[in-house]
Amino acid sequence: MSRILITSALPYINGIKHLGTLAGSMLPADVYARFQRARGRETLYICATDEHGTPTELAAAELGQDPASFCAEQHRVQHDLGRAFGLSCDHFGRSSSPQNHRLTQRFAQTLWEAGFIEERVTQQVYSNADKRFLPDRYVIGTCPHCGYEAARGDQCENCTRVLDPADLLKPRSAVSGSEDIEIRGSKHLFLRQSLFAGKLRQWIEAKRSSWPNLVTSIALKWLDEGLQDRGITRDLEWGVPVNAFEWGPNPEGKTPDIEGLAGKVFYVWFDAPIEYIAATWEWAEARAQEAGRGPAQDAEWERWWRGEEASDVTYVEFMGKDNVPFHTVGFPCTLIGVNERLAADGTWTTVEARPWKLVDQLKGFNWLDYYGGKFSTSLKRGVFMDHALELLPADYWRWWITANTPETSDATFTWEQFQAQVNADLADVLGNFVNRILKFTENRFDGVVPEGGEPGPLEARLEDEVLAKLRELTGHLEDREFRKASTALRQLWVLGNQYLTEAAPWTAIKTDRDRAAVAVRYGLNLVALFAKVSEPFIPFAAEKIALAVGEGFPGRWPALDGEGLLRTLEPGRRVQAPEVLFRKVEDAQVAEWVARFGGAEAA
Ligand code: B3M
Ligand code: ZN
Repeated sequence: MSRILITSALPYINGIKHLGTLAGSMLPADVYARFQRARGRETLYICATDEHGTPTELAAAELGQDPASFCAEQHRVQHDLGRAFGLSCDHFGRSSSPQNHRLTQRFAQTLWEAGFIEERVTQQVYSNADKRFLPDRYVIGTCPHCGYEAARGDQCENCTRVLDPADLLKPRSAVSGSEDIEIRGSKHLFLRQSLFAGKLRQWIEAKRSSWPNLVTSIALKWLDEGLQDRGITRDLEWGVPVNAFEWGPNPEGKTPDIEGLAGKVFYVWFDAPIEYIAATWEWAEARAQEAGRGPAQDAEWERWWRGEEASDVTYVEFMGKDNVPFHTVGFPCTLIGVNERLAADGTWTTVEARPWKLVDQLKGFNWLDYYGGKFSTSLKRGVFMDHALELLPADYWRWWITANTPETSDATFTWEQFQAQVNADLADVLGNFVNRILKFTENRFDGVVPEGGEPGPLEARLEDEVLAKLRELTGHLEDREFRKASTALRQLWVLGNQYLTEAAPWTAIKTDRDRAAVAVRYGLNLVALFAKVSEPFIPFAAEKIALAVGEGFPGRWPALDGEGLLRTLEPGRRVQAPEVLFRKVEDAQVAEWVARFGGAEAA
């Protein structure tokens, strides 16, 4: 059986994530990981905070903190919130880890020595007062198009036009406000992506039938527009330092300009995907430490990522559509490049005996909006992970988001729809079913799984229908079709309610105790089944449901051959109704939340 390696796009460190981020990477990755574990597959789900780049330096400066302490603190916050949401990643790493520093530097060196990186001089804004180069958004000035006085060097927020810092009138430093700035040449490294166009196109074309259309169309659009070489270094302080002084000559015999590259760091989008691998190393390291040994052997994490040892690994990535180009072009260039060498005469040779693995399945998502407008971190618009958990338990959010995953198009969150759906699905259907059957068992069968009676046609039909739905649900989860999977799961719950209504043990018990016993036994077995198959979606409630019928948690995914499907609970086992599983969301609460977070009028 193949192993499954899962990564979800790494959340930026600068601030708590909103539900849109959760919907477009971490939550579906978690549902998938839980499902695969329940199926008995060896699964590794890796996530981390993405900590480098200009936004981090800006956010830290705004709080008067240095980037390192800012990141350490924010990592903790995001880690804890992830746990509280039930995100079950095996390791939640940090792109600023020593492992990522080492791996990023090593990959860059390999790429340079293989001929895939070249040096160029680029013109950039230098601030004499700050004694540093300023990335585009650190330069502010007057927009030449609309006259807005605080336009940023990359874009005018007022008229939304894309700008170059050189376009700004009265340019000044966003760091110090100083107007003493000038344009200077600066050495930078470029990854020669244009060389990879052919290989990438072949690779993507081969994925067309198995990857979502959303993903391959974005990737092919980039290739059609012509692949540009990409600057992979920046004049920043916080990041992975460029270690050119360690590098040998490239295939043309050229050594890097050590002085020109001194003090630079790698571009955040160069080191962030490498962190998927480095975080796996962090995970191995953490396990080694826990076991009282260490440092971890390379083989412990490399078995997920390279060479023969990784040939049974299926690597699955989850991300929002804006991240797709970096994962279908940028990161694959890095990984292909470290496996190859480009001779001075232009020929490619595979030099890596244990090549690094490329993604096998890439699941991209559209946007989850808030009342048809964007969730916005900077404008604090929408619901964020911390606030969400203040209002309701994680399962409410997990269920609604998964059931509304923006797969084929953008989806939109509104409080009204949220209320209607969680009340209907969770409280009226699932919660009500579990509660009804368990209360009845307590009242009429002393809280034990009853024996006696023979299953009849009603049970035979139930078994057929449940098995068909279970297969459907399983197929959708294997295919990472989360909306369809949620629909199938809801229909499974509905089958439970329908069965109880038809079998009506509360009526049967008056005349035929055996008949009632059969119905109760099947009902309780449905409860046990629901706990297992609901776990990937609503793990907290699923655990309570499992415990209510004396099952272990998390359970094994049911077999698809139908063998003993609704006969897992032995007669005589004690069961107990759980506390209320899902309280209904009241109109008054919705009114309060609309007032607090904004509703339709905010769009
Ligand atoms: N930090 C997240 C984003 O664009 C970005 C993903 C990195 S994945 C290597 O929302
Ligand atoms: Zn403007």
